Amino acid sequence: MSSRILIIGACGQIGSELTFKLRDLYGDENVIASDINYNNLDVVNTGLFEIVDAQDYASVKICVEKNNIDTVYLMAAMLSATGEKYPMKAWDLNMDSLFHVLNLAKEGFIKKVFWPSSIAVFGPTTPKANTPQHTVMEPSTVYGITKQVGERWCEYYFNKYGVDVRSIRYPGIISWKTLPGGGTTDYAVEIYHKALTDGNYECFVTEDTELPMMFMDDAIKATVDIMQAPETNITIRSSYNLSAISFTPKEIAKEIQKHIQNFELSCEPDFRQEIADSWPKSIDDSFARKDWNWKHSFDLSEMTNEMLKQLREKYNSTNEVL
Ligand code: AKB
Repeated sequence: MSSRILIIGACGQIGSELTFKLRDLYGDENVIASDINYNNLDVVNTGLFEIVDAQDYASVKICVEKNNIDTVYLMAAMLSATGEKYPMKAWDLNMDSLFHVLNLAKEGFIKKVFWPSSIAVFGPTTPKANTPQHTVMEPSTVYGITKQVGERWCEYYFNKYGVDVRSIRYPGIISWKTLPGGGTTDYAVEIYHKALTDGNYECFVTEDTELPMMFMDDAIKATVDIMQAPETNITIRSSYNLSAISFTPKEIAKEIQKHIQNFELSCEPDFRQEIADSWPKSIDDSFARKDWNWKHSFDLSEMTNEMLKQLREKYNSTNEVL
């Protein structure tokens, strides 16, 4: 039987590309994209789309029942940087939406849930290099706290109620189709846009700040792979460490300079530096590699080629500027 899928938060950076991929895999008629607004016309105008308020249980339930949904990807969230500006809003959005979906699964309305966690679950006391799956977790951002608590609840709903919920801890995700919004790792996307439009970029973390990152194609592959894996392969029901590449702004700049010789990077750290400093530099994802054969494809150089190629085409065909 084919899946009937609902994506909540489909207009966002990851939600939008996940929507395109799931439509390809399961058929346009089986994938309902939803968000709280019509902000991404590429998503809204190219398939089934509904307005759903992730914080309103009735709104999610009506959409699930009306469309015979069995699988939900909950991609709506307030990220780390915006979360520090609006702590209670971040808490309410990130927790309410998770409980609504977990409870719909517990009550039998849906069978399977994907919920993203993040490297933000780690904090200043976590080992920074090759951070293990099971380790000290004392997140210092509101976003990180919601993700850590969310992981505990996912595991609890699996253990107590048998809810088939699956999760990965995304690193910073780099993509060209939809801009990220409100994250600490957003500089790793902005730098490519500014390289093409301005020839220089002022980064909000220092040039030597190293963080775990991943190209969008790899992130989407991981999301699809974990959801397609046999239930018995999923041995971790909190959230899996997931890793691809780690690099600094200086290293991205060096790669960009291979394509745009005069590109210049300058750094003016702001409040996001402290957040970045609290996160790991690299991640040990051996559980994901063993349990569901996770393997990334893109390194920094391949990702840079692709980002610049795609963004160049995008800027040539539209007049949008970041
Ligand atoms: C953020 O920077 O807040 C996100 C994340 C690492 O989860 N990109």
